[in-house]
Amino acid sequence: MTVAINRRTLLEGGLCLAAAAASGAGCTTLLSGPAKGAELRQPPQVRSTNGLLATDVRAVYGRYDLAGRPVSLRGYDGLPVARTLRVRAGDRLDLHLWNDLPWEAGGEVCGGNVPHALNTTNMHLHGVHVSPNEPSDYILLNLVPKGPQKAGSISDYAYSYAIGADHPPGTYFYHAHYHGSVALQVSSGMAGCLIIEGAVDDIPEIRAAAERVLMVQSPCVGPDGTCEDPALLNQPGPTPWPTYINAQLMPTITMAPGEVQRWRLVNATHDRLLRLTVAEPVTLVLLCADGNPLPMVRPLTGALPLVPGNRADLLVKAPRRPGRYVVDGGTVGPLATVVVEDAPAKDMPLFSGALPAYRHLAPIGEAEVTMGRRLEFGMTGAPQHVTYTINGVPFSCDTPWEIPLGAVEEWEIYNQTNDPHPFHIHVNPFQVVSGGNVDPGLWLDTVELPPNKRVTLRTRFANFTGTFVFHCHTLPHEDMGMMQAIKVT
Ligand SMILES: [Cu+2]
Repeated sequence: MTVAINRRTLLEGGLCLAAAAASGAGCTTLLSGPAKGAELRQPPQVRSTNGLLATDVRAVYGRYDLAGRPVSLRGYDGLPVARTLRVRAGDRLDLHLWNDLPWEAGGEVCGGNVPHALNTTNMHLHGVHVSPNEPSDYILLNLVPKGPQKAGSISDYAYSYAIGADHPPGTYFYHAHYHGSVALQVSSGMAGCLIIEGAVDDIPEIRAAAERVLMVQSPCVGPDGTCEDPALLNQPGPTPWPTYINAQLMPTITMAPGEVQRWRLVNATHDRLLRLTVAEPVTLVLLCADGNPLPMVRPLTGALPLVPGNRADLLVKAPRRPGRYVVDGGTVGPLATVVVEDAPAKDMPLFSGALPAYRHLAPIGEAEVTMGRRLEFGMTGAPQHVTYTINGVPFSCDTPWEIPLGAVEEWEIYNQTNDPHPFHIHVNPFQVVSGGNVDPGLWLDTVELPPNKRVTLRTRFANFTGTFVFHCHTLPHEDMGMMQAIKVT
């Protein structure tokens, strides 16, 4: 596919952005984008009212200017970064997903461990503790594009998610999860921030902090401004394309001296391992990891690891001295600049106490564990035909592990390859026992599994029966087999 770009479509872009944000409708004209170094923009947002957020989300091509580069990429509602969905714990999220991508054959079945059916899609609420059954977070649905379909096929689906009143409040995200097109669709931009508010947000010092959503993405854009070749995605080593925040290159985040902001970071890349730092004397405090509030907030020293799928809720305090401070992503290089203005100081207090506790995040002692497992993440096949495996086998829709409801399991997960494989499980978070380049005791839903290393974690299969998956969140690996289904009975 090639993209015809001209001055007129560029000029129409701003209007289209506003229209798409307001209506949720697709956008066919080219959106104009901010230049490198411009002030950070926020994705459009919709929030719940009276306990309900009902919204349409359309999977559609968006044509926009990506930091000076005209592109045509799959996304939601034609936006480079999907709308932020904001709900409160206890709310219902009714999300009607429409597949408006162009017709193609072949997405009707589950299975196949090579990239395929790039216009077939579905939806996953990443990290959210909700039912894995229809119409909730069931990720084995196939929404095929409209056209000459097989009988019984669907192109849209009304998801309805009941988010518990005691759900940990923090930053989550929603993204495409059809096995075969996950990496290409998420890399292209089929992902958005999902905020669940709760008691943490009622703490005065946290409520007073201006919020910034930071969606980190590394879209696979070829020379013609498109992302159509899945083979491009599975490239270890340095990133072949830039890493963006909210589809901006090196955005500026302006702060007053002494101001405290709340950043909601999402690593929505398909494969980049971030090591986030902000130059001193900017101060960072970690509130939530993968949406899970820490028992006691933690000042950050050293780099914050954020593997694909991880989120972090941070308080960021500007120094009193005006200046420019780099936000660095580690292997992906500088991501943004904090500019502390030469302006009257705000001197906002930085919260440093305990956060509300959540029953679901109570520490798991050894005595509570009912079962132990050993998992091996590996690979097989010749270099040109690699299949990724868990315990020696690639993903199959037909062979879920059966686990009884209420089981509490300890998993030792071994990486038997020379590539990192971020481990992610749906529905239930886990507590890290050891490994993963994080502090033991942390509750996460995604954790680094470095090459030839081990991570040990404990998790409760609580509250929900049904079928869901765990997988590698280096998403090309998932499409190529590194996923396993679980059936909680
Ligand atoms: Cu992997």
